[in-house]
Amino acid sequence: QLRKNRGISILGVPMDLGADRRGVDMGPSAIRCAGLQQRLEELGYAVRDDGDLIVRRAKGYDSVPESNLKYLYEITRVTGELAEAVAEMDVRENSPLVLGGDHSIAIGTVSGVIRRRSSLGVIWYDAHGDVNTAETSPSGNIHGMALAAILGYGHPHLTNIGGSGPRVRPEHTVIVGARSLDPGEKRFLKEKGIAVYTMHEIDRLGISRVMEQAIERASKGTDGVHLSFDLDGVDPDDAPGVGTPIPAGISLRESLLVAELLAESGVVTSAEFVEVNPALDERNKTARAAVELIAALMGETIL
Ligand code: Z70
Ligand code: MN
Ligand code: MN
Ligand code: MN
Repeated sequence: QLRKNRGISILGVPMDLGADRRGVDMGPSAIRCAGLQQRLEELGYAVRDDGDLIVRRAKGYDSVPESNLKYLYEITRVTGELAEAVAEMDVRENSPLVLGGDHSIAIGTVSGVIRRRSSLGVIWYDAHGDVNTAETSPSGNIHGMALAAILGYGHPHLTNIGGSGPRVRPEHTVIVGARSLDPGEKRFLKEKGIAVYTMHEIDRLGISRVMEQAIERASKGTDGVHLSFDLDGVDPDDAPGVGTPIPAGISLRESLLVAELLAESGVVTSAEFVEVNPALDERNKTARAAVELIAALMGETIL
């Protein structure tokens, strides 16, 4: 659990190779600038900042890529390192808090976390499904393939990062906030029976009931839940600094309730916050939202 008797290890992954826009590599820095460490220390945590992993700028970075798996090799290398670093954090009894970077890094985080657990649930908070493979991807961007890889589908380089075989089972996987799914993703999600709480379900049931069901599904029969939080799940009015703003999203207010309900449930054992793009942001608003969300997830309450 993300409890106060445990420490928190922060690790940044300044990676943008999995995204289609430059700038998410500045995400970890922007979130630190917004005062993350101090905020967590005020909550009583022992915080350890492990710094950033090194991500190499690819040759021909801005040229047209030759395959439908853009920057596959560097992404594989960095996420492999991330898996090792995260596994090491758990050894030290610290809860991993990973700062992205684009969402491809989730493959590494989850692969590291699963080493210490027999089974893991995942809550994937996102406007997108990220369940494409090279065959279905309209873009070749690996951040749109991360959840598929975690579930064991996609290019072997991606499915074998820091381990092998599916890291998480479909029945323990929940997507919250989806409103932009590709045709191949819709097929995949139905075929695998993954719970998807789209904006439609959120509007019909309310975010509170959605989270009750999401928590039940991700935690039942698992010994930990990973929260993979893509800031583009939040409405672009509240979080404009993301690569692909998709309108009609979850408000920051509802998103804070998500974090608070997760804190109350006590099931979350690791988390990552990804896709903050300071180059597209307004006065670091999105990174500041991320810090508010992380504080709520770690137990901060208003009163
Ligand atoms: C689309 C793709 C995507 C952002 C994920 C979009 C993926 N489904 N975009 N997060 N910002 O290219 O696979
Ligand atoms: Mn995503
Ligand atoms: Mn997204
Ligand atoms: Mn189960």
